[in-house]
Amino acid sequence: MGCGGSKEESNSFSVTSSSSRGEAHPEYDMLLKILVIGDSGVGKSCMLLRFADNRFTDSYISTIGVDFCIRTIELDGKKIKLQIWDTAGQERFKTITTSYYRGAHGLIIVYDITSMDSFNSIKRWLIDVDRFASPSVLKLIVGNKCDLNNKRAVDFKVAKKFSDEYNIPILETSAKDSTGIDDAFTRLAADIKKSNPVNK
Ligand SMILES: Nc1nc2c(ncn2[C@@H]2O[C@H](COP(=O)(O)OP(=O)(O)O)[C@@H](O)[C@H]2O)c(=O)[nH]1
Ligand SMILES: [Mg+2]
Repeated sequence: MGCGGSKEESNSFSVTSSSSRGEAHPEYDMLLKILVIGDSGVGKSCMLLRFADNRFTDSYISTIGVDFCIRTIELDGKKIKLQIWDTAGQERFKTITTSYYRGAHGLIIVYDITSMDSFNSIKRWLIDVDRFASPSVLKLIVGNKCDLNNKRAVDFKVAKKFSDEYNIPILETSAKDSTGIDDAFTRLAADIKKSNPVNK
């Protein structure tokens, strides 16, 4: 668990299995790279912090500039190490390109349920995904800040209809009160595991 690391460490890899490297006591059975994208302010960094460290902060954490967080989960008796990448604030300057997307197995596209603009941006993010990510990348749409239901601007039914049109699963989360956070990462990891023929 935990966040940190440098971009040099791991820029491209396919699904790595430690048993295939012949280790006697492998630290994990599968290593997955997951990216979290979406407009600035939707709560991406807070989602990572909640998932990897079970913490929440009221401030923007883009300034910390964390590259990725790590958490190992267990699925069907297999240890799945998730390396979850944050944009480190680069989404503000629209400077996210190929190198960030390289080697990703899964993508979480986040909007803020209190911001229609952030929801409308998903279309743009999906265009980037088509341009830069591997065609086999698995996707999940997440409506974060569902604790702010009294300020809701995006009806879940509308969001669900959109996600159905794109054939991408969707769920709502709150990094603040933890709702759906584990579900989101676990679900994406399970989808990736299922789609990988070696791990069926
Ligand atoms: N109420 C509420 N606020 C949140 C939630 N997630 C993030 N925030 C707040 O939204 C702001 C932006 O969060 P941050 O993670 O920095 O967004 P990022 O720019 O997408 O990485 C911060 O003030 C967070 O405290 C949430 O689930 N509920
Ligand atoms: Mg951030």
